[in-house]
Amino acid sequence: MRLYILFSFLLLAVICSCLVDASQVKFGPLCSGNSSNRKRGCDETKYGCGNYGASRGGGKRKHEGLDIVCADGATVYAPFDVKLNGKAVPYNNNNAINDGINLSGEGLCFKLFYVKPDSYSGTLKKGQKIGTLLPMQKVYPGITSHVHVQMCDKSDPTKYF
Ligand SMILES: *[C@@H]1O[C@H](CO)[C@@H](O)[C@H](O)[C@H]1NC(C)=O
Ligand SMILES: CC(=O)N[C@H]1CO[C@H](CO)[C@@H](O)[C@@H]1O
Repeated sequence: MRLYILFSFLLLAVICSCLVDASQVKFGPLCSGNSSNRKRGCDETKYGCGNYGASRGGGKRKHEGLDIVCADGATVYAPFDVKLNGKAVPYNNNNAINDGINLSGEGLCFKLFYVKPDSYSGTLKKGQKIGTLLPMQKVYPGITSHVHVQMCDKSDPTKYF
């Protein structure tokens, strides 16, 4: 009986450590010129902050993703082996940066906005090119240009960075 209880605890410990590992997925570099996935802080312009949950629309909405600094025209890379699941756009009305892609990999489903992907389907290995950052400065002059990372279930992506 004691042995049985001991084994149950061991089994539980193994299962728990597996669950913890799943949440420890980390994104590899997303953007050329930024190997550390630097997060966008708060702009001195009117565009607000890049963290998840930051205020948008004067407090009417919340930022549903995390912004990673990336220059206009920079190359955006696959952060790990990914499958491309089609187009995902940030806005209802079109502008110069209204493009992006829905991706899955490492058990995660997420979207990258403001990126012009080379392709909307297929698979890529970690570090391969997804596409190019669109001209954010044309739409939001003075903003810290960035890739917007948003989980498909709108949960907080910060723990993966
Ligand atoms: C993204 O793609 C996946 C896989 O095709 C799909 O299940 C999911 O609904 C898509 N998510 C969004 C928010 O578009
Ligand atoms: C292209 C780009 O955004 N580069 C930035 C990457 O991060 C370094 C260090 O944080 C910055 O100095 C670069 O401007």
